[in-house]
Parts: sequence; C-alpha cells; structure tokens
Amino acid sequence: MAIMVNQVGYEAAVSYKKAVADRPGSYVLKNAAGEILWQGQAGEAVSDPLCGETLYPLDFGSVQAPGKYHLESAAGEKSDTFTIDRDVLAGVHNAMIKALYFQRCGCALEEKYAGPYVHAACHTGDSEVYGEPGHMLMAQGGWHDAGDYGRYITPAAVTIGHLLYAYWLYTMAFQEQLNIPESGNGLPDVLNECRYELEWMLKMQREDGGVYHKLTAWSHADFIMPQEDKDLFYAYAVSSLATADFCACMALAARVYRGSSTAGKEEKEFSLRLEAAARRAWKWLAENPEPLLFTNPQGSNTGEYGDTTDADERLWAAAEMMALAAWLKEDTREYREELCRILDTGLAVTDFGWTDVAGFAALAVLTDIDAAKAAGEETVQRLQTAVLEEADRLAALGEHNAFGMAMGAGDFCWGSNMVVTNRGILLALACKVLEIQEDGTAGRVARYEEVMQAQIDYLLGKNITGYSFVTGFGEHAYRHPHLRTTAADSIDDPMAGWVSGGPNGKPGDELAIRMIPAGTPPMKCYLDREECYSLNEMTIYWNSSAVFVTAYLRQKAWDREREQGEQA
Ligand code: 9MR
Ligand code: ZN
Repeated sequence: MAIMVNQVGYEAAVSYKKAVADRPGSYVLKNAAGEILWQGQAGEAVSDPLCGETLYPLDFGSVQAPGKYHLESAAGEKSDTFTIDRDVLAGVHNAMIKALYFQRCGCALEEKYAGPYVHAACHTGDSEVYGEPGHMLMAQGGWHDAGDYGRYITPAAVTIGHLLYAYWLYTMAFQEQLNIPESGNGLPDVLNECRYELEWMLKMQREDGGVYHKLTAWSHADFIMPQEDKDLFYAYAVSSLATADFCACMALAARVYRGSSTAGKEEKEFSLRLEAAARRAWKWLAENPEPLLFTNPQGSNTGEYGDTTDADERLWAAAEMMALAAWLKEDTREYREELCRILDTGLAVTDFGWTDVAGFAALAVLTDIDAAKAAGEETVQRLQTAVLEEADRLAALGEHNAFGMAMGAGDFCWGSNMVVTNRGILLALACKVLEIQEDGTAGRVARYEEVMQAQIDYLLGKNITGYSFVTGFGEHAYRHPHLRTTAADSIDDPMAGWVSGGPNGKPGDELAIRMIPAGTPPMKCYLDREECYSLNEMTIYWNSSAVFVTAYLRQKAWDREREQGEQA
C-alpha cells in the first residue's frame, strides 16, 4: 500500500487531514468524477521507526468540500477511497457500540437486530464455583469477552468505564438508536447495552461483597457456535482486582444511570442496586486490605487477566466511591483518605486498560466538580499535572514518526490498538483539564486533538499494513478476526464494527510466530488471519476504548460548528 489514508474519512471542518506515502513527489486529490480538488507536494522524508520505512507525509487540510475522494501520485498510484464530510465518524462509532450486542450471552440473537448473525441462546446453564463441587452460581448473561466465550470481571469493568465516561462527557455522540432489543425505551442505547453487562456483573458478587474474578470453562472451546458450547463454566476465585474494579464500575454506573437526563423510575431502582453492590464491594475491600491477585489453576488455558498489583484498582474504587458520595452529599473522608494513601505511593494515573486502571481515578476526579471538591485542591493539582505531563510526552512522540501518532516502537504489544486509543483518551482528558484552566491553552488543545485524530486515522487505515482495523469500515478493512462466532457461522463477512487487536511486535500465537520473521518492525507485525489471536482477535474493551475517542471527535466537531454559527 503506497498511499495510506483514513479509509473511512476526514471531518470536513477539521484542518488536520493527513495521509502518508512511500514516495516523494507531487500528488493530487480527485473526486469520483476525476476532478482535481487539491494538488501538492509530499512533505520531507521521515525515516519511520514504527514501520522501518522512509515515508512522506501528505497534507490536504485545505479541502473541506464534502465528497468521495482518493489521492493519486504523479505515476498514477491511487489510495483507497475515503469521504470528507460532516460527522464522518458516525457510522463507525455506532457500529463499534452495536458490536457489543453480538457478544450477548445467555440470550438468542434475533434476526431483527442481528441480521444474518443469529444464534440460539448460549451458555444458559448454571456455573460451578471452582473448587466447591456442587456449589452452583446462576450467573447467566453479560458479553462474551472476545473471540472466546469467557466472561471476566476486570476487562468488563474497563469496558463499562470507557463507555460510561464517554457517554457522560460527550452525550451528543450517543443519541442514535442502534437497533437492539431495548431501542426506543427512552434510554440511550449505550446505557441499554451496558446494562446487559452490568446485570451479569451483579451476579458475580458473593454475599460477603467479594467478586469472582471470571466465569469461564476450563479450556477455550473449539471454533463452534456459542450455543453448541456445553462445557461446564466455573466461577473462579474472588480477587481484590475484580472486587475493586467492580466496586468502581458499580459506583460510576450508579451515578450515571441515576444522573442521566433521561433517567426514570426504573433507572433509579437499577441505580440503587448498583450503589448497594458498590458499597458491599467497598466493605469487602476494607476488610481485605492485602492484595488477593489471580492466577489460573495449572492446566487451565482460558484468559487470566492477571496482575502484579491491585493498587490501581483500589485507587479507582476509592475515586468512584468518593465521586458517588460527593454527588449524594455524603461524607467522603474515608474514600479520600484511601485515594491519597495510594496516590502517595507515586503510581502513574494515566492508563485506562485492564492491567492499569489508575487513569480512571483521574477521570473521576477531574471531570466532576463535586468529586474535585471532595478530593481537595492539592490532589486535583497533582492529577492535573500528571495528565498534562503525559499528554505532552505523547504529543512529543507524534513528532518522531511519519504517522504523527503517539506511539513508540516498543508500544506495539498484544492489543496495541488499545494503546493507540487509550492514548487518545488521555489526550481527551488533558483537553478537559485545559478547558477549565485559564486562557492561552488553545494551541495546546489543538495539538492534542491532532494527535487524537492521528490515532483514529491510523486505526482506520493510515498505517503500513494498509488495513482498516475495524471490520466493515474502509475499502480494505480486515476481514478475519479471531472470533469464534465468525469462524463457525457460514457467513463470509464478519459483523461490522470490531476493532482488531492490531500489530504486535512480539507475536504470541503459532501462525504469527512462524510467518513473521524476527526483527520485523513492529507496525508490520500483523496478519489478517483468524488463527492469529495475538494479532487479530477482537475484545469488548478494544472497542470501548475506540468509542471514547470517536465520541470525543464527534462532539468536538459539533461544538466547533456551533461556535462558528454563534460567531456568524
Ligand atoms: O488482551 C489481553 C492481552 O493484553 C494479553 O497480553 C493476552 C495474554 O495474556 O491476553 C489478552 O486477553 C485475552 C484474554 O486472556 C481472553 N480473552 C481474549 C483476550 C484477547 O486476546
Ligand atoms: Zn454465551
């Protein structure tokens, strides 16, 4: 792929519109009728450390007219086609949320909502508490985590965290109905879909408040449809990781469902259940101050989601409990003390993945006035400084590669696409911090937003593989996710809207290890093969992280239009 573009498209009013080519020289931008709308020279050569190539940036930011376009070199090489339009991310944004519906477990997927991707109800049986034969748990429901049929608390909490914060901060980006069973019930569909997962999570809490780490079979199923998977599922040990993430997630959800402008009686009742569950989990955490981590029993190969510390999970729990208490005008001291105690250990507060959730604590404190008051001036300043410093570091990374993106060569791990989008979340939070600060920050916000855009451009095709990493979006979208339903149904195309894990500099599956020579530059370590679970699986949390960033960019475009309208 010689000319790499965001295959979905570019927001008309945003002047940051960039592509990358592998040759210097002059280029034109043509519409479908072959008319030239822009002509320009590629920029200076960049020796790119991420893909190991010498590349040339193209900047066609002056083009604002809506249309279908492609770029073309003087030698006649063409890029994939893309759109320039208002709200160009709407389709992919909504599809990435809707994709979660296809992961619903314990119910049938109906044609009305699922199109051809129907299946009968799956995993309807009770699960056994691991190590306690005969002790059964009724924990049906929730989303399959990824290409496998397991359901795990810590990634679930992170997914809900991404989505609820995105909804809370960028509500306008969540107005469209997604054609799910609850659509039209008066609640935004993102809240309807999240509720499906939250109801399952509630079932994973033990009476003493502790939360089972995960619900999976002993080993992953073959490539069969979920309703054919009759393996016994186990609820594995309670962990402090799961309990703290659960606590945070429930406290956050309690606030969002009750505080949403569309909340009715039913949401109020649901919110009270979430709140009670959060309090029980908090009590368990207080009574169990030592880390209770998780490792798979020997011989079991389902996901582990292990961790070496629970400090960041406990931090998030403290932050959300504090935010909830502040919102309810209750005493926040207990939570603040725990928050400060953990912050004093100096842990970073800038990530939003399942291993490190500390960034959510910063989100909780810095996006809510009551929570910020409860945290106190000093803590707020400390979090703001950490967020802005990280944003500057990320923006600086963008100066050192041809894609303008906040990635270094070492950042292409398993699920690198979430590193890409989680960095977008951090930049969005930094913009929020700057918004409430004094004047003179506009240039900095603009810079951060450019990097956020570069992250999304990469995801949608402006990368060395030439693939759009979201199924169904882009002329060359990847088509073979490691996803059991897709492998087992006899439908050619996968459902639209799944974010691939993406390039992985340290491939971890057999086929990838065999096919990718050692020393391959990290961005090139990718294959669109369903066997490659370390490169091309999908997960609920890779989607939700991307949704946060597209929500920001959509909302920001509208804000800008409104401001321009007011000025005119
Ligand atoms: O997303 C996880 C990735 O960060 C880890 O490196 C990898 C290996 O531990 O596991 C990934 O999580 C998988 C989980 O264990 C089971 N469901 C599928 C997940 C995506 O591959
Ligand atoms: Zn299922």
